[in-house]
Amino acid sequence: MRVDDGQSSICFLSTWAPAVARLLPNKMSVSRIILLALVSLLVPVVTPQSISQIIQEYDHLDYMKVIKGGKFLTGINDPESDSGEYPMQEAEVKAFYIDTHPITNAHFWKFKEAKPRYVTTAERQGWSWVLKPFLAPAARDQARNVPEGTWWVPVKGAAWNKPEGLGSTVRDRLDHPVVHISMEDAKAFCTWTGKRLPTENEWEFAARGGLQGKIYPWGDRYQKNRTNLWQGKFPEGNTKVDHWEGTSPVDFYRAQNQFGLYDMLGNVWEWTSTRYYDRVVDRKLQEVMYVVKGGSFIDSREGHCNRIVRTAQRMGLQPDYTAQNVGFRCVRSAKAYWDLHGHRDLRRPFIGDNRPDPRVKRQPRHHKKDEL
Ligand SMILES: [Ca+2]
Repeated sequence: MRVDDGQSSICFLSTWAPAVARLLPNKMSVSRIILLALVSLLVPVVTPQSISQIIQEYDHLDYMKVIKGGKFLTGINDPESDSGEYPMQEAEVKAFYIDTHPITNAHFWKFKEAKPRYVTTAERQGWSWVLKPFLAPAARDQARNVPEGTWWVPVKGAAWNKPEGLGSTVRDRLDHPVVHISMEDAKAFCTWTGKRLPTENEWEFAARGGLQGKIYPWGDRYQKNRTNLWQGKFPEGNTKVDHWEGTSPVDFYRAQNQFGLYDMLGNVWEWTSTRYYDRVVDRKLQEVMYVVKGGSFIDSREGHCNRIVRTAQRMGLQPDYTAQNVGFRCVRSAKAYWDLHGHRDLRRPFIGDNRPDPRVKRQPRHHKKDEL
């Protein structure tokens, strides 16, 4: 979709102004006046949409599914895993609502409009991590001193609205997941919407879609048309079998599981509120890190580059970490939601229903200040 917040008007005037000026001599003839009037009738009225109007068109990506809680097995039976997936453990979660998609650039734009004084971590520190092959032209000079074999570059000006550094924009990808988001930013956004970050168990329970012990949200067999990962040689030589090299629209692939949740695996890592501990280091000596889940567009199915992507996969990140492949989605405790909007019958979970639940969608999107 074309995004235009006034530039087309400027182009239009610069194109027509000289021609109009030539038609305005000191003594304008009647025929010329008539000609001018006819031309003015033929000229279309340019009323460019503002970005505020355009982002409303992505509201359909902002809805939630209710997840009936219960007991389940977390992790995977792979002793070679060093990320804490192994061994499998029994866990239990209570009922909750979860965003069906990762938070999009459009939705985060709304947040920034509503909270103009909020400055994201990347904006405050003035830089964020960007992969070298993706750098915006204006940012490529910053990669000159990066050691050979290092692919992450600390890029000045990179932030949620400039994902590849100065000169880049999200206006052409408003339905992609927002990135360069720290845990603090994610929590601020969730709080603004009356939600919170999921725990790791909530995220994994939702991702499993009611299946027990499966590798992927849809089962054990990998499906390339369900998720945005990296195919081919890393970092250059992406064969884009899944059509995308960087981030993709959050609804580009069909829902990944029977709960109707999109993009749980692939596209971007997602923040959770669960502390991450390395298995072999004394917990008291470890820096504070939180679990992110789901893998991203630079991770792969087999782990030939970066992390193996599967439902149980996890990684620890410092809460102020921001990068081109980290985003989030929010949840809301079911009880808190019912207290606000009335009881939802959990005997009817949304299994097999990929459409928005109209009962949820009808709920007001903007809450009163005293509810937040
Ligand atoms: Ca891809």
